Amino acid sequence: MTSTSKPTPIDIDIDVAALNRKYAEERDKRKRSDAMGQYQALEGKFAAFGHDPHADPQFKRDAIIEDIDVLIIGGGFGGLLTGGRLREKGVQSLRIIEKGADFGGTWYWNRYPGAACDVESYIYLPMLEELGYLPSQRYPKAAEIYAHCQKLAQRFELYPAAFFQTQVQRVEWDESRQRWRVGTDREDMISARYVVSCTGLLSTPKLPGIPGIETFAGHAFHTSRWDYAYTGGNGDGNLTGLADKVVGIIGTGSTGIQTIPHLASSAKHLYVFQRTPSSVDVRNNAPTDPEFSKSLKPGWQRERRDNFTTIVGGGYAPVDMVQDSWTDIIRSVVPRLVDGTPMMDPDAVKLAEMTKMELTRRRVDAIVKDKAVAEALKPYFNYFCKRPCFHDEYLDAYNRPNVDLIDTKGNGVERITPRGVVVAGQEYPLDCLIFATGFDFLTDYSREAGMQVIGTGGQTLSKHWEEGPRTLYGFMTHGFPNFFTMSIAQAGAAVNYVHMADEQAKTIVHVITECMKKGVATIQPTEQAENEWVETIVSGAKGRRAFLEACTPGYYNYEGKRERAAALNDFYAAGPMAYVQLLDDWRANPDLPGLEKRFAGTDP
Ligand code: N01
Repeated sequence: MTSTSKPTPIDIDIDVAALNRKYAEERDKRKRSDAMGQYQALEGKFAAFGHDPHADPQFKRDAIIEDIDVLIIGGGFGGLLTGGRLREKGVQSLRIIEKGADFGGTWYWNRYPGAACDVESYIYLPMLEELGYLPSQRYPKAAEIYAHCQKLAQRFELYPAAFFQTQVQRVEWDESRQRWRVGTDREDMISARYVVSCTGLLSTPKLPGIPGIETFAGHAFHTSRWDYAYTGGNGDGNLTGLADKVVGIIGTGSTGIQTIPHLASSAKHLYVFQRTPSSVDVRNNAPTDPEFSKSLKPGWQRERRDNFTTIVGGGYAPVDMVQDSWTDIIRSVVPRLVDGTPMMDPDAVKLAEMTKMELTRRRVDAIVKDKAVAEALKPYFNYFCKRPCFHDEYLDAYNRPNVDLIDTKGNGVERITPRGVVVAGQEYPLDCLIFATGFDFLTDYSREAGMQVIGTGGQTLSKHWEEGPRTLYGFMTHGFPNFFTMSIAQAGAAVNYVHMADEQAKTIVHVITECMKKGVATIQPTEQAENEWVETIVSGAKGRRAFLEACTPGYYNYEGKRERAAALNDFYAAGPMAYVQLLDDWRANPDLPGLEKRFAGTDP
């Protein structure tokens, strides 16, 4: 075990002032007045980009009319954990509605070649101890995670409760019955006492609004709807259908980084159109060591997961159990005094961050042979302005003769024509164009979830959240009784998203089952509790504002143009483990403070 108490001594000469200027220069090149408006939703003439390549388009079923206790919207980890924990508590009257044709959420949709999780499997895949399962490797491939989702659904008998290929369109509070009326695109009419909306993060794909995008006459798709019928192969690559194709890919974020090596080894020729290079650190994946498996004691997963979230959340733990590139970043970027206290000196922190980023750039030089290409692949921004990436084959792909990096120097692709992609006046003819251009992130909740939510007095959630979310602890809203939203907005945000989803699921299930036990018909936060929590979030957000504004544009900072909702969309500033503790303490209080309860039999 490595002690986290010592900063890593690295002897690198950093000119902080010069690098600050370079960071600002690179950021300013990328700032655009249309910011978030530069993207294109998958609707209208782009609707076909959103079609599900894994589902049976002929699927039909009769509409259902039913009365149930709990409706869960979404069958990803959020829905699975909520459903699983409800089942553990004996709740049988349950329905799960999912847009895809199976459970899995992110891992149902994202099956692109190379898709894998960048958080260690032993802490990312939930309920490993309950399922008696240990993943095959440290950083699991998408297929193994998707299979784990199905195992969870089987273990908790969630399949009989599931409606797949179904989209909830409207959720409306019926005051007279004190229940939610839920309508779907298959004309189901469901009446539910409780609704838990687990529609996920980064689940609505977006396209760039590049001029001419609709004119491209070749084959095109978004990475989250990978077209294996065209490319051949599978999640491990071997894309035989591309052997005679010239392929272009736009986007070099976490998705692009993982899929580009497979495109490089399969396509006749690959053009990578880059706007901003990502930081790409070592991956060091490895099969699960049987000795590790033997060493595990009951409760190990929670301990390991908490340890990781503590360290990566900037807190202190005497040992680093995971010891990977994530915890290494924090060790490097948040230097500590020998007793473990973080160094508060901003100059020391800045120097540490710049040193870490310089090491990332040196890694590019060590791997990429062509010096000009290497230079273009070097990231110049604060490490946490964008999601850090980890890959051991990505940079090497640029040493292949069939791969060209087309660096747009921060400008992005200029135009798309019927034949291909234009950058700096030069057209690159393509057979196939792949968009690794990401997903909506904390925009309008109802739009991202694809449904209208109407609470008491006919008010819509969109209207109540017009300026950004208003919640207690991120998942309950005044005026929307018995309605829960699973999200990171106004909640704990952790690198290991599933950790936070699990804590929210536990708490939501606790509230629901306590209400059932005590005969509470409706529950919602008081206006005062909601206002106080919103104030906690907004005042906490002030601390991150300057940092985000100095960042190069990306989805973390609303593409460089702060929106009114930004402060309200922020996370609990005390950190993810403080959020876990807060929820633990709150659940321990039988009064569920801050909630307004109405008992069954009392007038609405
Ligand atoms: O999407 P992104 P993603 N011309 O938004 C580029 C999670 N995830 O799907 O950086 C040219 O990060 C854009 O350029 P720029 C993870 O949380 C996790 O890759 O904006 N390029 C960028 O390169 C991640 O953060 C895992 O300048 C254009 C790319 O498109 C999140 O999902 C794996 C352009 C979009 O990158 C999203 O990742 C995958 C234009 N006009 C995803 N417009 C793991 O766990 C946009 N771009 C490993």
